[in-house]
Amino acid sequence: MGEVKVIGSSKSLFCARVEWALKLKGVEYEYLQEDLWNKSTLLLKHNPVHKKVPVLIHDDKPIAESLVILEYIDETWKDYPLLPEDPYERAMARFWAKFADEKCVMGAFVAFLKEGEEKEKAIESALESFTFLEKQIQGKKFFSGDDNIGYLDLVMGWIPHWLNAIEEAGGMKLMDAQKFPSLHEWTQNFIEIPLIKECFPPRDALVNYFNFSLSYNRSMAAAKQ
Ligand SMILES: N[C@@H](CCC(=O)N[C@@H](CS)C(=O)NCC(=O)O)C(=O)O
Repeated sequence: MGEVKVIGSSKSLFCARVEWALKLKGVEYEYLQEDLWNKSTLLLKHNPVHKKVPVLIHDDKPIAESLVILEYIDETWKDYPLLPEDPYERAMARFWAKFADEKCVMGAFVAFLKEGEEKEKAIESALESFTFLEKQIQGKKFFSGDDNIGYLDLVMGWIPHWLNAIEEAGGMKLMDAQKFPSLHEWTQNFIEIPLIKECFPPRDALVNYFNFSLSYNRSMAAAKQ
């Protein structure tokens, strides 16, 4: 199995998906908690390009970017396959993962940070993106099928817990059970899984973290003007 370490932050939605994948596969790992306001030399050494968490270190070899890490984990430890076997299905899973990160995670963050008319526009655009996810999950228990969670479920795993905290801190509502009934049902199925819940940071701490991030971003933006 080798030595496995994760440089991460317990508040990061990108880090949770890596921990879920390792836990599902029964891989033991050491978690190195990163202070993102005072980055360690270890993080800067292992992810000099983006300087972000998560970083997986397997036998001293670093891998950055959560989607890349998930694929590495899936190819390295064969128990509990995460991606589908069929090449077309694999391509589709990668397509929707990229879409969800670029349009839904980023869309929610843009809406979170903006104010006034710009916020309204950003919310509208994020809702449009969530509509595509609603269509993807319709008629299925999980994104990866009816039986088990897989790669796409882990990628979407921020929606039940993190999105809710982002919404509260950002004073907005994106995940509406009426608008997105299938996605809402999926969130209920997903959070029932004990291994998933284990990695959820306390909700209050998450809301405080996003409140702080919002004030920080606004003060930085004001200082630039
Ligand atoms: N695309 C990256 C995003 C990772 C990311 O944004 N990580 C955040 C924590 S949630 C981070 O390290 N932020 C520090 C910074 O931006 O300086 C991934 O999927 O791993």
